[in-house]
Amino acid sequence: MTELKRNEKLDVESILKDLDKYEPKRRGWHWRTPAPGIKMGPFEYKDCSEPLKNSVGLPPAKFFEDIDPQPLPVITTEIASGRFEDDIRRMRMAAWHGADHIMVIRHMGQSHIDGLMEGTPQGIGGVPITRKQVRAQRKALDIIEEEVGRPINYHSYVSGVAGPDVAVMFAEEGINGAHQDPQYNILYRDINCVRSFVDACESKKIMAWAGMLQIDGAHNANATAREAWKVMPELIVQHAINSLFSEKVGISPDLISLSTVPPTATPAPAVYMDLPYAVALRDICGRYKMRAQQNTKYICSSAREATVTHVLNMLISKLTSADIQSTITPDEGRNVPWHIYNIEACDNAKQTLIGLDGLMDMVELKNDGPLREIARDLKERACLFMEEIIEVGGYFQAVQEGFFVDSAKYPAKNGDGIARKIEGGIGYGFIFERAEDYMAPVTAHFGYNNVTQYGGNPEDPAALIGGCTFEDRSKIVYIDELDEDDTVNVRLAKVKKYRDGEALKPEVEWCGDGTILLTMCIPANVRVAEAAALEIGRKMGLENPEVISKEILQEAEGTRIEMKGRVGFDIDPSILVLPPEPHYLSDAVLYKEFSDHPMKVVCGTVGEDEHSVGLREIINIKHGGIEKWGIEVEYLGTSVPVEKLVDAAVELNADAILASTIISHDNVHYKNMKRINELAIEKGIRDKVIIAAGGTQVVPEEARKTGIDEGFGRDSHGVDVATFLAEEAMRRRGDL
Ligand code: B12
Repeated sequence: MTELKRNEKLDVESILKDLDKYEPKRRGWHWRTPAPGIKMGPFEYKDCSEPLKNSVGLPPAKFFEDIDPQPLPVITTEIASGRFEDDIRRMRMAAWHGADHIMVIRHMGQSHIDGLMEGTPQGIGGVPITRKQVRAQRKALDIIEEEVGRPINYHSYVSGVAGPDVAVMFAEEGINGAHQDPQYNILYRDINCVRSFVDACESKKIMAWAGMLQIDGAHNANATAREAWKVMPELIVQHAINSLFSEKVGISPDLISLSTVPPTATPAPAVYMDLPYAVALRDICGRYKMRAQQNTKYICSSAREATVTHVLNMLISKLTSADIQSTITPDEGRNVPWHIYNIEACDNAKQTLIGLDGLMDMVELKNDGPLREIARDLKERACLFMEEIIEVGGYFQAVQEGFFVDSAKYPAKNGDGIARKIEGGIGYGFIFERAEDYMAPVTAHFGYNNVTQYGGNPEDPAALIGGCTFEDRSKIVYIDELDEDDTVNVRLAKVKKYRDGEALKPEVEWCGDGTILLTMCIPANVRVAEAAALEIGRKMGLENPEVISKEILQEAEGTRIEMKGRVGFDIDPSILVLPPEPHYLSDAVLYKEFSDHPMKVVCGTVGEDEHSVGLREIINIKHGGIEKWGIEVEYLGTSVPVEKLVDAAVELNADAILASTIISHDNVHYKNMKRINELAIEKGIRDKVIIAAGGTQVVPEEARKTGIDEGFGRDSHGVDVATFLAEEAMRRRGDL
């Protein structure tokens, strides 16, 4: 498979073919190309990047020449459903919506596995990161990036007791970015601290060689601490430790990225608290990159609430800086991320950052007042924290004494931090000092390496063996599936009919999972509403209906419910009846038709409806309306009684009546259409006159049921109406 066709599905099987021969086409991280002052459609943008070759714009783009401006920060989306083959399709959708940093969350237990995993088993809490899985996804992204026209960064985790092994595999396979932070292993995975730092030296050295971008793990303290805003000084300390340590090992500062999260969320006065923190962090760690992530600590099951938190967080990114904008899915608080919410999150980021384009040309952060005072206070606390670490005997000792993730605001302490023993944890006892004759003929190896004893060059130890796997890919051992039952091929075979297009089923995570989401308002209290919703789900025939979000509208009056469930049936696409594609007559045909058979039309917005914009769009020559092709239009205005419209048609001997009816309360729009038809019959002109009506809520089929000839809904254009009028006239004359 070399090229994707936009209207064809990505063929996962062809991606899997010849994976043993796959070679990554490049190494290293890719930033977006800035395009200051770029003009797109009617606008000029200040801080955008080069646009994509192929993409899906935001919904209102249709009003603005379908432009899809791309913000400057790299946009991350985190994908990992447990089945990498399904994630590949989600990656393509995300790339079309502007994601260029695909972060694959690795599966739950992998940190504790002391070596590389092989094959492609299904994962829990993420995908098992194996060479085959990584190759398949990188290979798919090679093709997807060609399709969208922008390099896509592929990212996963270099952590756990197999960190260096994973780093080597990532370097071999062209992975572009990774999380690497020894503090994460220690605090959240109970990996021995000495082991974790020694491993980190090796991992970071390899990542530096491969040009990978590194993201740290400090944000986890934020997510763990009960009162997340209190750990702000510690967060700065954690960022500083990993960043400087990485730089000392050899990673260039422009590839060291902080993982920063605004620590709190509304109803706290979030920006007042989070903005000084963001400023303090940039004051101390300004020479590194910022990867801004969303606060998820307080996220609930409302996608709306999650989105607003994300938008507020992005305001902070904009007011300070973000090189990478992460997008946590708005369904994070209620289920594993679904396809649609990954895409929604990318769109949220794109919309917000484009909406805030050029903001800093107009506003600036004050140099005095609470912003700088709070920031200074945080920095002082962080420095004192550092000093105390040194006083107690260093980082390992401080960890042992429970300095980290303590829920009090430093220097206060609650004594509830995560304490890890220096002599304890996973991997303890497996650090050995290198012997005098220690030698490893490999590239990017950290520390003492006695290659000179064999006449080798310390700058190029691998030369001793004619290059290691970094220089000579033929030395890489590619291992295919090991477990016969849990393989990608077995999983793909089970859903063959859906992949081949023989059957259709809705999907949120995995091909053919059948999951759908229903939103409803139940006029009852929350407990009754939940039970009622489940009963509704069962009556609708849903399997495993489950309420995933409940929001009280008013205790007694109503509850908003969102419920998921699975449909147990397939849809056969071959029996679906698709309405005919809209077609247009050419300009030449339309000009000829209305010149040979002049047409006079009376029109207006009927009833008490004052909406005029839509109808003007349809008739006005300046907007591509029907006047363009020589149709004579008599426009009666707005709030035109239907009787008046029909009388005017009689008086003017009109060939057609066009009614606009926007308001749809109580189906008044269809009632109006029905009445126009009846009046035309009563007045004896129905056979002569063509009747059409349009409006935002008009469904053509429903409109025709009222007796008129055609209805036009949202997004109709003059050419649709002119084509209809011409063809209807031809039909009536017997010319069609
Ligand atoms: Co108003 N308004 N509005 N409104 N308004 C909306 C239409 C809407 C949908 C907002 C909402 O609540 N969701 C509701 C209607 C709800 C409903 O019944 N479905 C609404 C309401 C309720 C009102 C008010 C009743 C509010 C109030 O005061 N209580 C009043 C109405 C007063 C009255 O009519 N007596 C009201 C007032 C207004 C003002 C502010 C005055 C303006 C109207 C100004 C004007 O037209 N001179 C107004 C607007 C602009 C809108 C708004 C924001 C945009 C409508 C618009 O111009 N769209 C909509 C919300 C929205 O849709 N975004 C609400 C752009 C045009 C190009 O699209 O109208 O859909 P369109 O037309 C297209 C198609 O429908 C079709 O082709 C057009 C081009 O593609 N079409 C066709 C339309 N007519 C025809 C006719 C023919 C013959 C054909 C072939 C095709």
